[in-house]
Amino acid sequence: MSEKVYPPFIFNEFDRINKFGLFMDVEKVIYSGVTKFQRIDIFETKAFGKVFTLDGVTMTRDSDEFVYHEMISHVPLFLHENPKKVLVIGGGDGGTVREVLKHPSIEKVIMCELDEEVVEATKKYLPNLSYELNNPKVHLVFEDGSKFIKNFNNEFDVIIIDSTDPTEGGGGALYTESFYQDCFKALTENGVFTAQTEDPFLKKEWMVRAYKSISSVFNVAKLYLGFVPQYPPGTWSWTFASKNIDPIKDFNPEKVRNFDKELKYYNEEMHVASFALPNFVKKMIKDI
Ligand code: AAT
Repeated sequence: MSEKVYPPFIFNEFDRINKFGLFMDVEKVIYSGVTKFQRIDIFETKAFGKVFTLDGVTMTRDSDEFVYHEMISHVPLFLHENPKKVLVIGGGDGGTVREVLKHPSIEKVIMCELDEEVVEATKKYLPNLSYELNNPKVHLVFEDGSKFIKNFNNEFDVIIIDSTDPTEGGGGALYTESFYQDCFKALTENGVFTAQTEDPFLKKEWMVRAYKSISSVFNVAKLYLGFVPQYPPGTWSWTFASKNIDPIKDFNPEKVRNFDKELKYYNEEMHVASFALPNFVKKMIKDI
């Protein structure tokens, strides 16, 4: 008797705005659940290892999560003389906190995540990303980051916004000028800030809008890019901002060369190169 062949179980990530999608053959569903805020799915794939999605949109995946998490963390952290106190908004999978804690000067990281159930699921099923969330230096707060930030004045050396897209879940509140003003206020004088700011191909309006709002609030605001295959179209942007630190003039490559933790993407050359923008991106943000 021949063995029964089952049809593949396909996960389909459909971009409703641009009207295209990508699909993956799910080898095994690890976790699925619906929270007060969103739908969580974690599943195993052949091509990318474990994939974590919210409302059907990839948040992160084993194969290439390191690019996004290293670039959102080490670019600002290496630009601060002696970072001690860090605020991460979003970032429920723990990948950003894991990178932040590679810096030995860090004394305290507050991670403010909207959805406690995301953290429960990632702690259980994505240990490679979330293992530092149990570190005693880490304080978890479950609240909307746009409200939580209002409690602080001149408090954090580093603020990192690792949030969902503005069109998804609670992400929208984190792309407003008033939110960036609150971040400015919560930052110390030599503090540094980075936010994920979408991509210049498929989400260009959002990228420009976020960059524009950040640069209207901070004295220094510079967009930087990286190769992030996990998010279509494969190129991603972040915006670095500060009150007085310049990401190139104030960068000390020696500090990166002497770093003794393993990094897979970020190095002193990538730091500088990521701030070099292609002409079409320069043009997009020129009139600001
Ligand atoms: N580390 C890469 C993964 C993320 S997840 C972003 C997280 O932000 C989610 O867990 C979501 O619950 C949380 N979040 C959304 N809105 C808020 C808010 N207002 N306050 C606090 N946390 C929030 C980033 C994915 C980027 C996707 C790019 N396409």
